[in-house]
Amino acid sequence: MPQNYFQKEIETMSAEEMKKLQSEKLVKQVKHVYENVPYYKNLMDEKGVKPEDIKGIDDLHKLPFLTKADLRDAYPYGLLAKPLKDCVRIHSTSGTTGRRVVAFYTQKDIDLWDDCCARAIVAAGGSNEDVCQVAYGYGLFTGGFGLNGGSQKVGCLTLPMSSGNTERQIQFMTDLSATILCCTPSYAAYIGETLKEQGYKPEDIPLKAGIFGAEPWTEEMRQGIQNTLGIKAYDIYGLTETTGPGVAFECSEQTGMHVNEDHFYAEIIDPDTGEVLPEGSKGELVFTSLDKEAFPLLRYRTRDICVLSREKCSCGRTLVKMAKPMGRTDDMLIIRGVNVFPSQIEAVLLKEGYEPNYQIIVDRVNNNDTFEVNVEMTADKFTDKVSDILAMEKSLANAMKIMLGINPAVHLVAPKSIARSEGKAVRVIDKRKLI
Ligand code: DLL
Repeated sequence: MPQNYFQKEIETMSAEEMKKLQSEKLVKQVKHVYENVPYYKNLMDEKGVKPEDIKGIDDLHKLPFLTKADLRDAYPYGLLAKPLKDCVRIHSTSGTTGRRVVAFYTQKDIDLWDDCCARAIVAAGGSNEDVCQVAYGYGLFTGGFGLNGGSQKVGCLTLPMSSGNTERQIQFMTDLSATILCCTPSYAAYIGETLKEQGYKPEDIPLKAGIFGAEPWTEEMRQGIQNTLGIKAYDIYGLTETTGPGVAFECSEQTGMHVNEDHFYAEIIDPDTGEVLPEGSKGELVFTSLDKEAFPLLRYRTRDICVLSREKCSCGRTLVKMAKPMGRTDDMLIIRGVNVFPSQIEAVLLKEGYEPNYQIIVDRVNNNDTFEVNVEMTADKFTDKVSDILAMEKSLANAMKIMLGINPAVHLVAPKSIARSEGKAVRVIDKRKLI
């Protein structure tokens, strides 16, 4: 199959050249961070590492890790490496507690991010002949703006639909003959089901490819989406902390995602010891931003469990490949594409005067995530008046919506009715089969 590349020289670069490029960038980046981010300078000083000790990628292991906890401690500006006057945008995602993660971008950061997403679109067969429907959310979430930027770089006619309003999605898709769809895999499956219900057959749907990510999805789900929409469905990975979508993307082989490793250096570590593991080992994925100016995280622990491979790929790209993430080392859930930590629910309950006795129940019905939270009434709030209970449930659901960005169905249950565990409390019942 003939291949197209958005930046062929980089995407097919030899391993030696790539290492040289990464090493040069790392040396500069460490200096930039050390000089401009006192928080990280302190971490380096504590570890006894100076910028001069980092002469190339082989020295990366000497640097300290960063975690979500550091982002929380340094919130909001503590990891910013450029003056605010040089920053043009932020994006944001959930943090483990009330504090959100806020990532900053200079115009150059956005240009490079657009390139990463453009590489993904071209790898999925996109060109300036295509009509690209972006149905990821626009706003603080990185999905919409990221793929929008990539689509425009490629020269596609870009439909900035954002997520939701499925009737309108279908109207634009069919009237304007969209050929590429970008959204979460669960939303793609939902759009597919809706089209089917409306009597569309795969051959009536103009789409040829989809670029789906932001949440785990299985090979079975891929097959289902491909069959219903009559397309090739490609995976895309990323996280707000490093930039957003486009950290890694799938090619025609559909066997894992090429990491844009000229911008993001990937390591796999043992999550318990922090030791760097050899290629092919399963462990926690760690990224170092080699180019980011405003928010350049070094050795950021993603908590995603993954495997890296340098096996030759038939698409001709030499960029290292990451497998689909196989789970997480923390308790983060992804519900309707939104990151949710049980600790956030707990924080809301405490703030609203409840005890932290709760259970989160997640399921997937008709390709849509359901999200319920059972919360124990406290003795002082206890009432048998239905209207009062409904009002309390509504108010709690609102408080959770403010914290998380998505709406759970809250059910107040009798005090002491949620099973107490002898060991770790079972806070989450996830009935979805995602891995
Ligand atoms: O989900 C960025 C994104 C937008 C990626 C659109 C792809 C498409 P966050 O909201 O910060 O950023 O969530 C990042 O989502 O650490 C993974 O656990 C998970 N994740 C992202 N992509 C995938 C994927 C965006 N393709 C977190 N497969 C990451 C499985 C994914 N999990």
